[in-house]
Amino acid sequence: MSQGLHVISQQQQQQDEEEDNEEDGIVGDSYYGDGDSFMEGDLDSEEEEVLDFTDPFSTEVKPRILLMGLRRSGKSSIQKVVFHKMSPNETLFLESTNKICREDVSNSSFVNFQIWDFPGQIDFFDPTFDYEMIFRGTGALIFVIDSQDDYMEALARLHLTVTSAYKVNPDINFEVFIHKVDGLSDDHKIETQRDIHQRANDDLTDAGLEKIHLSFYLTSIYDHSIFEAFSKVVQKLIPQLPTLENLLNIFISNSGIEKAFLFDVVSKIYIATDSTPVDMQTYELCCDMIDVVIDISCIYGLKGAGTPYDKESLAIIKLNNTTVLYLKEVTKFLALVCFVREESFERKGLIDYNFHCFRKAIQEVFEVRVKVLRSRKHLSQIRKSRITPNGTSRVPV
Ligand SMILES: Nc1nc2c(ncn2[C@@H]2O[C@H](COP(=O)(O)OP(=O)(O)OP(=O)(O)O)[C@@H](O)[C@H]2O)c(=O)[nH]1
Ligand SMILES: [Mg+2]
Repeated sequence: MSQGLHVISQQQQQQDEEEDNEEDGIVGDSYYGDGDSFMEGDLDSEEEEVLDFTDPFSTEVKPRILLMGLRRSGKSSIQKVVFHKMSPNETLFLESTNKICREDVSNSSFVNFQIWDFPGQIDFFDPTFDYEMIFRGTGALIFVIDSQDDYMEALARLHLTVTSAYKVNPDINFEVFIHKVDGLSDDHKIETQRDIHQRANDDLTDAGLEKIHLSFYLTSIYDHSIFEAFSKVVQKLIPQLPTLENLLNIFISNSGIEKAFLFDVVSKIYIATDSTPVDMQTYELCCDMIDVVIDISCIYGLKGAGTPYDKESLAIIKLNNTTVLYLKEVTKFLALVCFVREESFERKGLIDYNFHCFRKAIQEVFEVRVKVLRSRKHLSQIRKSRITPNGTSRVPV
């Protein structure tokens, strides 16, 4: 239902932008997400035309996340559930992947990357498989292990994959999803994680590569664990993360808020939260709230060519434990979801004022990013124009 969110035409973005500029006196000249993402869309589409894997500037713009692992470990299911809203049961009918599938995820101003879903059993020794090129532009490598199956072969493959990738690009974040844990008891989960962790790290130590850091997550597409794990993977690729966390900390401490998340609405990945610990239940409630808002808006709220999520999107739900859930639009793609105690929520004016300041600060962070991307692109063009077709430099060095 909420897939409508994907279809935001540039024309419509432009219209919205114009409307925003007219209507919204408080928030300033340009409206946060719209104007910027429009410009960014331009950057991206041009970037696409000259997609050059050897160009460090293009990899800066769209980091790659690779999904690797043995056959049937659940890679395609993860991608479909997180980014296409496929229901977990439907993944039973997914066909085995037989070639690398690339997909752009550029829903949000900050979350902007490519996902590459690999077939199981790729052969690193196949000369047609240019793994150097692939790993060079990679931000994160997610290795999926089926925890319901015998995982010895998967561990050997993990070792081969990680060591090959590290040789090409030591900056890759290595993320191991111990997947399909819905079939395991709680004790069994912990034991499996401990065993996989131990064996994988022992293999690296034996190879003299103990400096490679692997992060482990217990995941399943049948609950929110897969979204939470993906959130953490994506957060590591967002250079502005410490700034966003800081802004959220300042926002909550001045507004009497218990916990706040900044969500990418389409994927339900949280791109940042304040520094208090995240518990799974809180995260699930936030995801459910986003679903409710988008679904109700899709079914009953759409007028003409409108989108189910816009600058007026807002929801307040009072829970039976004296907590209030508060959702508010930050940009066209991002929402802030907070947990507030009922007594603090009485000072809603203060919360709204602080929210206004928070939103403005997010805009400033984002403007810096757009400027950096522009200047990088400019530099890249200068660099290219200095190189003659036979690869030599036009100017003496
Ligand atoms: N129980 C359970 N089953 C899962 C989970 N994730 C995926 N599956 C199932 O695992 C099977 C294989 O999923 P795929 O996503 O096709 O696996 P893949 O890794 O893409 O496989 P290849 O494309 O052949 O490499 C499907 O039947 C899914 O329904 C999970 O979290 N729990
Ligand atoms: Mg697949």
